Amino acid sequence: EKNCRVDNFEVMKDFNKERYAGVWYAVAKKDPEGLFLLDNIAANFKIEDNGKTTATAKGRVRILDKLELCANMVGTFIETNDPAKYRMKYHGALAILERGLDDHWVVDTDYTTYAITYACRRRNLDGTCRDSYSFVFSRDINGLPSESQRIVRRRQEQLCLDRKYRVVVHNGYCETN
Ligand code: FEN
Repeated sequence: EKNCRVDNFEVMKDFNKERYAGVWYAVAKKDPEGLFLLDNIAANFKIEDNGKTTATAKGRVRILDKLELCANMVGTFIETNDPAKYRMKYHGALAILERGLDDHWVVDTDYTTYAITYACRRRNLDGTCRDSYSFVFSRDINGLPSESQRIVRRRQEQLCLDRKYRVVVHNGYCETN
């Protein structure tokens, strides 16, 4: 009797955006349909002086089937009634990159080690998600300790996304490109 309705997914309680700020490395991801960041994904969340959250994200993309580059994406976060549920407007530094408006839900974090985020782009009529993406973030580029991995696994199951994630490689591509 597992419930995969998006409205029933639990997110981080008493989410603290100040503690969440700073650099996070994606260590695993579940991709949405279509174009997305491939690997070498890092995000930097900032709280501006007006209290609004912004973030930049880097990640490798392959454009025109051949050309590889490091995409610089910019996101601005719109708060909702739930502090852990944002709407995120994003665009790329280059015009060829996609832009859009996605959910950005912080499902769980301990602020110092791991975070798991979730976005559902399209829902089925029964309230389950038709097209989602999710990131497992780590403060440490080398990955998560096993205690955090256990917690993240459980969250992935609760999002009905267990076994749908792939490891995000970090080989320095976006440090030099
Ligand atoms: C997030 C962390 C907080 C900041 C932001 C995040 C989301 C980034 C997204 C990036 C999408 C990139 C795409 C790239 C693209 C949550 C990590 C902002 C959602 C879609 C191509 C590939 C090939 C092509 C054109 C464009 O546009 N890639 O020919």
